[in-house]
Amino acid sequence: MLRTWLLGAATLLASLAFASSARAEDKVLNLFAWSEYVPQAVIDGFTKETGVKVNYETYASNEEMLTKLLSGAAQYDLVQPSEYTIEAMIKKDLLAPLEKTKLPNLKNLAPEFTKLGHDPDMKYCVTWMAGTVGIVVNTDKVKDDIKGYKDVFQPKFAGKIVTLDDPRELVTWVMNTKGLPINDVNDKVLAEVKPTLAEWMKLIKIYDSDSPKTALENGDVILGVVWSGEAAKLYQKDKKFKYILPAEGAHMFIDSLAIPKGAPHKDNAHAFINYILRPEVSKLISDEFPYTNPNAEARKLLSPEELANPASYPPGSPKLELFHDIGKASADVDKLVTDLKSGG
Ligand code: N2P
Repeated sequence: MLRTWLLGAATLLASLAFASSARAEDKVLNLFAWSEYVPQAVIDGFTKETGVKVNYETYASNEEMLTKLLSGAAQYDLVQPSEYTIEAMIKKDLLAPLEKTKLPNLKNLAPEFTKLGHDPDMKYCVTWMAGTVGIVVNTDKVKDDIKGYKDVFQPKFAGKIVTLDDPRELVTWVMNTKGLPINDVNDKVLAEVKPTLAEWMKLIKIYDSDSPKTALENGDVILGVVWSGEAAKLYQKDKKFKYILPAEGAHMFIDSLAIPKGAPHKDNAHAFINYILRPEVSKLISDEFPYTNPNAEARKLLSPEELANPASYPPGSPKLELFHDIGKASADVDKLVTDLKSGG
């Protein structure tokens, strides 16, 4: 009797072992994330520890990421959208719920990054980094007191400006300048934005969302409207690069890691999220890409210089707005900027 029971138990265990090995994921993680945002050292450290090979494919805008994801051309395990795109993806049921038991390091996040409007219970995403969009001035070359967009987009600076290559950003800057609420985008507003944006776009020399710092650094341009982390790197290299939050209104972005619904390697995705939440790993991200670090334990490891960088950690309490999903108007924003780029 005992023997039969033992044999039965052994068979059961063997079949369970087989089932679980059949379920075990391949040692692969397909990461689709912003360019200039995930250090190679972090990827290598994760691979070394877990044996999971990371395929890091990059994008330069939320819209580009979403289009590619929806095309089904590739199956991603992790994406890195900003808050307004998380909102859209939750609405469209594109994200898999997180398994919190696999993310013990969530405890390291600062409380203000755990209850965010776009995902109040952290059901779908974990903050990677936050930041702002603002103006960089090469103060060796520009002697004017630049305070806002209207000081940057002046005819005398034609051909001396780099900006992000991001339609939602460009349209927002004009809306800020006109005192329009930045999340109420519709045909009427876009018609109002168009003439000013057309004038501004004539002045821009380079559109670059990947590495706008490069044109400023090599002296190709002397003014920029860029991501704060890019500005922070310029400031680290040379204090002549000053970062200014535009007087007309500035906004903050909060970028997160999230797992698309059909992701083939969800366990690996959770393991990666938990890995980057380690203080020492999160510090590596800040060291290379100095945005605003949401990890309270990692912040304790940052140097006084890193924490004093005004682009990474804006002094005072500036009023910053977040983007929200604007639904169908997003396509109209893209079209407006594409038309203006081609001279329309
Ligand atoms: C990193 C881009 C910053 C992300 N290169 C903007 N949401």
